[in-house]
Amino acid sequence: MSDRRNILILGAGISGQETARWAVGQGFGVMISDVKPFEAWNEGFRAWCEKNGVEMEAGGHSCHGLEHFDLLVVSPGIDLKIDVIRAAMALGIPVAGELFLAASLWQGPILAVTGTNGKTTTTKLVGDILQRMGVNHVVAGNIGRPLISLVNECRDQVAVLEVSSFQLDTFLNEPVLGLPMPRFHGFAVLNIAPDHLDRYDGFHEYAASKLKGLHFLSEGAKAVVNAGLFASLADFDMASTEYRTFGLERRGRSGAVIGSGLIELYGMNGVETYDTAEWRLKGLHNLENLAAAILLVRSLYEAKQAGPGIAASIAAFEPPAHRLQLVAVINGVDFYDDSKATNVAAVHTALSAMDRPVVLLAGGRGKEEAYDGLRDWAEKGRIKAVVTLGEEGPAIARVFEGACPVYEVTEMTSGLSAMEMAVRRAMDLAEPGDVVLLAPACASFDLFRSYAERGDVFQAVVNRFSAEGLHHA
Ligand code: UMA
Repeated sequence: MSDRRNILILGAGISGQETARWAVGQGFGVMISDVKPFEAWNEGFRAWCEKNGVEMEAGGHSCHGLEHFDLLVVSPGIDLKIDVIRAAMALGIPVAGELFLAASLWQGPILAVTGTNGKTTTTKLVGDILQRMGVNHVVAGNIGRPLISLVNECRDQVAVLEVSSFQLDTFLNEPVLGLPMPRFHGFAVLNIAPDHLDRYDGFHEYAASKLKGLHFLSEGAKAVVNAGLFASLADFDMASTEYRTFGLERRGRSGAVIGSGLIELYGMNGVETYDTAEWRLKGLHNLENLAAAILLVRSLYEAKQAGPGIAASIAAFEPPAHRLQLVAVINGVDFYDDSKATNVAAVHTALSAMDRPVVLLAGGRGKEEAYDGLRDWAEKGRIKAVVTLGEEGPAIARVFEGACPVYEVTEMTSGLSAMEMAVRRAMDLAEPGDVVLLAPACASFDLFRSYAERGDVFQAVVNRFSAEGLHHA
C-alpha cells in the first residue's frame, strides 16, 4: 500500500460496507475483511470494492501486514477478543467502531439512547417528536442505519442514535484520525438487565459497557437515567455525572415522574405536565420510554419549543413492529408479537403488561441466561401454558415443568414449520379472554435470520390460520 493513510475494516455487514464507502470517499486506502467466504458477501458491494480499489479478504482475518494500517474499524457483531484485534492493539493501532468514528465526524447535536430493552421505541419516539417540531434530524445507529452513511450530507443536523453495548465497547478514550472526541448532548440509559452474557464476563462488565456512554456527555449536558438505576450508579464510578431521572418516583433534583394519566417534569424551570390519556403503547415500560424521550428532547429544546411536538407525538405515535404488537384477535384470544423480547428481562416486562392469562411461546438461541425466574408467572397463574421452540426449548420447558402445561416443538430445520406447530398448539391451549404471547427470551438465529423475520413469520402464521378458520379445529 502507498503513503496514504490506510483503514482496515473488519466485517462486511452494513456498518462495514458503509464505513468502506465513506473511507474511499475520503481518499483512504481501504481493506475489508470478513470471516464469510466471498460467495456469501453482498454481490453489489463486492463489485463496488473491485471498482474502487478496495482490497477484500474473505474466509477469515489474517494478521499479516497489520502494521500498514492507521485504524481498524470493527463491526459491532465482532468479538473484541479475536486474534487480529489483539494483534492490532499490541501494535498500538486504534481499534474503533463505526459509530465512534461517525460520531467523531458529526457536527450537529447528538441525542443517544441505550438500555437493554426499549431502545428502538425510544429512539423512534425522539425522532417522531423532532419531526413534529419541524427539526431537521436523522435517526441512526443500532436501529439499522449506520451513522457513517449520513455523515457527508447531514452532519449538521440533530442525530438521534440507538446505541448498543457492542457499539459502546468500541468507543475509545482517545480521538482517532485527528478528529475531535464524540460528544452526546443527551444520553439516556433506559434500563439494564442481563443480556449478551455470551459476549461479556458477567453482568457487571455488560452494565459498565452500557454506562460507558455517560463519559461522552458534552459539557453541561445531563444524563437521563431510569430512577431504578440511580442507586447502583455509585458502583460504576459515575458520581460526577449530573442526572435527570425518570420513573414512578422522584429521584434527584430534576427529571420526569410518571403519574396516573400524566408525566410531570420537575426541577426544570418549574413543573411541566404532559397528558398521557391518548398514549397507545402498553405497559409501564413504555411510559418510561416516553418519559426518557421527553427528557432527551428537553435537553436540547425549551418547553415552549418542544411542548406541542411532545403532545402531538403522545397522541399519534405508533409502536414499532414486533414489540408487544397486537397481531389479531381470534375467538376472543389476543395474539401479541413481542419477537423483540430477546432476553429474560423483556419477557418479564411483556408479562407485566398483560392483565389476562397468557399462553407463552418462548425459545430460540440462548445467551447464557437463566430462565428460572419466569416460573413464578406460572405459579401465580399469570402464565397458563407454555409452548417452546428452538434450541433453548428444552431448557425453558424444564423450568415450567409441574407449574403449568408445557408443550415442546422439536422441529429444528424449518422456522416456518416450527412456528406453525407452536401457533397451532397455542391456539389449542388458549380460551376466549386469554392472550397468546410470542416473547422468546432468546435470540432468533437458530431458526430465523433475525427477530424481525421470526415476528413476521409468527404474524403470517397467525393471520393465515385465522383466515383458514383453523382456530375452530
Ligand atoms: N464477522 C466477521 N468476523 C467475526 C464475526 C463476524 O467478519 O469474528 C462478520 C460477519 O460474517 C458479518 C459481519 O461481520 O458479515 C456482520 O457484522 P455485524 O454483525 O456487526 O452486522 P452489521 O450488519 O454491520 O450490523 C451492525 C449491528 N449488528 C450487531 O450489533 C450484531 C446492527 O444491530 C446495526 O443495526 C447495524 O450495525 C447498524 O449500526 C443489529 C443487532 O442485532 C440490529 N444489534 C444487537 C441488538 O440489538 O441486540 C446489539
